[in-house]
Amino acid sequence: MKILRLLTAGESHGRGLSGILEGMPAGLPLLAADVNADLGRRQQGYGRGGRMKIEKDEAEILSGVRHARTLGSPIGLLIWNRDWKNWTEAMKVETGGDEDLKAVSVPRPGHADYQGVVKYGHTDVRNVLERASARETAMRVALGAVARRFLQEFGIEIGSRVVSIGGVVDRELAPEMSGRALNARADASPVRVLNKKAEAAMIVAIEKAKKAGDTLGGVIEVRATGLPVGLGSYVQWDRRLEGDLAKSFMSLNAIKGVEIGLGFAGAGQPGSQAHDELFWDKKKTHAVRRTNRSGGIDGGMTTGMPLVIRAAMKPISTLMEPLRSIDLKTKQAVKAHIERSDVCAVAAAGVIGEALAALELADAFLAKYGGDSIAEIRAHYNASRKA
Ligand code: EPS
Repeated sequence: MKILRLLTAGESHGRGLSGILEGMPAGLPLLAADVNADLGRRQQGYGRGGRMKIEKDEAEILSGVRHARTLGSPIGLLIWNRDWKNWTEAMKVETGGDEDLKAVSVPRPGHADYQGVVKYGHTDVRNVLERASARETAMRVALGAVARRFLQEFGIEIGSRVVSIGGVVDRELAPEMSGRALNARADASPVRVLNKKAEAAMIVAIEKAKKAGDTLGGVIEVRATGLPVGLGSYVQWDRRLEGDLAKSFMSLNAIKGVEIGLGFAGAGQPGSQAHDELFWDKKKTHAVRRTNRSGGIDGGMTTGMPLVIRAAMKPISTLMEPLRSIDLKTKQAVKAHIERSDVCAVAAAGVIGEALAALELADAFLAKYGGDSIAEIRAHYNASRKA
């Protein structure tokens, strides 16, 4: 991100999550309801654990908005953790709480636990896992919802769907539809998948994993439609939009791979099958493509075709039938710590991916059409489209 700045704070079982998004222009209509719709979507998905039954994530807008319009000043959001009331002793900010009440000394393979305690010199793994938790993504979704609201002003819609869970793949190509229409279909599925047969097989796989005390990962696909040509740039490595998107997606908990368009499959194709040929539109005013193998980005810039980005999520690292680990206190070989968790959170990862894409695309949009108010940006945008 170059124009926008974003910070989040908060422990999973602390008082709440806070976030700041700076760089949003003035004059954008914004209500807490815009944010809360996405927060609710993030909480869904077959295979989520007990925490989502406790929480009903809702954001309070603390700053940057007046009479339902942004001011151009930093937008501050707050999400209270409902679960905090069960953790007031263990997570007490002041002295006097029982420090060992929820202490953890056995790191989970695949989690930040071990590296975190070594790096920060902690003895209690909880000091790491509280912040490394995917609970943080609630705030990124909230801030991403503001970016989504901005992009909507310019007809850009972002949607997502699940492509696979636990090796069960929905082989259907996502039909050409707006990001909003895609979400209407995906949100109707408990695993956010389009194909009904795949949906049933995924639910069976999640149930099987749950019974076995295991967890499942999968692949999500995020699509953005209505993009203009030329967001991002080719002139310097750090202006290439693929780089910003990949970094953002790779920063999401449990994501181990990202691809755009044909991605890894494209590596096995000859050049003749890997690119999108150019044709004139009817009036010969601009180029059109009949395929979208590039996934909407070539040479660091949007092509004007839908952005298609996929991310691979590894299975959640908290297993109810735990893997082998070590006790940092006793130095014994033991089974890993069990912390309440989800069996599968791939459906939620799609919603979070939408937020990450929205933030990066809003940033690239502001870099190209910049301005301090929506009116100013709209004038730049309209003039550029006309040209
Ligand atoms: C999450 C909240 C967490 C976990 C999950 C995601 O809540 P709790 O730890 O109280 O159950 O459900 O986090 C993890 C899987 C993890 O490894 O940290 C959320 O709000 O999305």
